[in-house]
Amino acid sequence: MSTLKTFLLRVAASLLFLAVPVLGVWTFVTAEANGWWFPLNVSSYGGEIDYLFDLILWMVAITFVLTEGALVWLVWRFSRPDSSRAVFSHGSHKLEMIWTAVPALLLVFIAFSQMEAWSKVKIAMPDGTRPDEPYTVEKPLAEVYASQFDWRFRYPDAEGNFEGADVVESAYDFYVPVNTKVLVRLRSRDVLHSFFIPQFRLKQDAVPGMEIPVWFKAEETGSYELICAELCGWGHYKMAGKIHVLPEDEYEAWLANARTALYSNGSED
Ligand SMILES: [Cu+2]
Repeated sequence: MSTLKTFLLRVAASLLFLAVPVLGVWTFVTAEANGWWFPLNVSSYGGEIDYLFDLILWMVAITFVLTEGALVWLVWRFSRPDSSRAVFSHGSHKLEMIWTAVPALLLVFIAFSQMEAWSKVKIAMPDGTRPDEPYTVEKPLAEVYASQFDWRFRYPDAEGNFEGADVVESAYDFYVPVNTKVLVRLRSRDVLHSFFIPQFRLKQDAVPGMEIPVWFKAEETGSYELICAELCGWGHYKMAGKIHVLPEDEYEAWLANARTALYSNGSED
């Protein structure tokens, strides 16, 4: 092959491999401007979750650029016509130690970095108690039932009881007050589901036979999507609801209205 042809082939091969990290990084750099990034966070702990996401993303990004850079350099360097023959190797103990130890250390670093956020979101309840202890101060606002393929929300009566005739039930639409720590009991009626509200950065599996406490504090009013994030059957795709974050007084009015409606025969007004 002519020297020029070989040279052009080497350039083409190296550029092809270079395109992968360039396109990869470009996608992330421009993601926010293109609307490909996260939906707006409206929950009190969402910022901490996003911080952890960014931390891990940076770790992955640096590793990605370094390894892709090495790959491009190797493609370029060893495609030279005068390159010596490849050496067959049975492995390097030292290298294996390094590529085992470095990811292990990074994982330990991630584990320690997420401890506080995890304990805040998943272990401690809003009143400081733990889910495996009976929570005394905070009463659950509602019970959330996931089932194939819908979401149901049950609000207790005025005394806080979930049994009896005065329990308000709502399907698909979940009403909660703004700027309030809301505690719910999550249950599944059949198979595994997952209670996922992207704008709250909240995702929790609903496990059959378990009652799982979940809490959040929405800081902005509005309607947000609630979706099932666990493939739960043929109708999984349509297992979506809405969470409506209302000002405190509007929430109270909605609940009072729903309670009155329980006893309405539809003939009034
Ligand atoms: Cu589901």
